[in-house]
Amino acid sequence: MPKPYFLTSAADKKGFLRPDKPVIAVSGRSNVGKSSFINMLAGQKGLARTSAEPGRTRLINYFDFGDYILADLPGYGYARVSQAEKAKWARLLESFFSPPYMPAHVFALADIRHAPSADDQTMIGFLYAARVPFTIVATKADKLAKTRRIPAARALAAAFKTGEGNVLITSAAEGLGKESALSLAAEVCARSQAALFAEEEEAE
Ligand SMILES: Nc1nc2c(ncn2[C@@H]2O[C@H](COP(=O)(O)OP(=O)(O)O)[C@@H](O)[C@H]2O)c(=O)[nH]1
Ligand SMILES: [Mg+2]
Repeated sequence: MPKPYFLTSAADKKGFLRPDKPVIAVSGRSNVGKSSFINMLAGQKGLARTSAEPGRTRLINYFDFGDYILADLPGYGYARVSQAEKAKWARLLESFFSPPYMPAHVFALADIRHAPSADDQTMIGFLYAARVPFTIVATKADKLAKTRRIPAARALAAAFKTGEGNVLITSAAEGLGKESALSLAAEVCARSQAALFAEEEEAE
């Protein structure tokens, strides 16, 4: 993998990218560990900034990972946010999860220690409605004893009505889950390639 780098930010639909490679989005509430997860995948500490002040990033940040683009979505669930801002966030996501911007896959982050919030459920609801394939990335596994990690991941799977195999246990602090996440991303790329070939064949 070439060294990942920051591409650009988008504040609204006008700024959304339509790259000629798959987009994989990273979603989750503020402070869940999105930036840390992206930094872990990139093997670079400072690529996506980790914030002491959560909820302040209202932008979609795009990173070039070589075979795919990673899109860091604005964090949600920040307590001091107005209804108007929430509505704006929902509109942003609705356009982002519609053609032609639809990402090929989403890493939907959730803290392994907590039951999903209403905002988490709204997010996953978006993904089901838009039929975007996703993987639940359970973050901060280092905060749980090893024996408690699998049961916690299982509980997350049940809460999100998805399969246990669709939850990836990760810890940016320990580098846990990095290889699995990277190979999943590679699979997403291979699948997009195959779909593209099939479309071209059909067009002939
Ligand atoms: N112990 C632990 N802390 C983490 C982990 N990932 C993120 N954090 C911490 O959680 C806070 C929020 O992380 P950040 O990546 O900025 O979350 P974001 O708001 O979703 O981008 C920071 O203080 C991170 O150091 C992890 O795997 N383990
Ligand atoms: Mg962040």
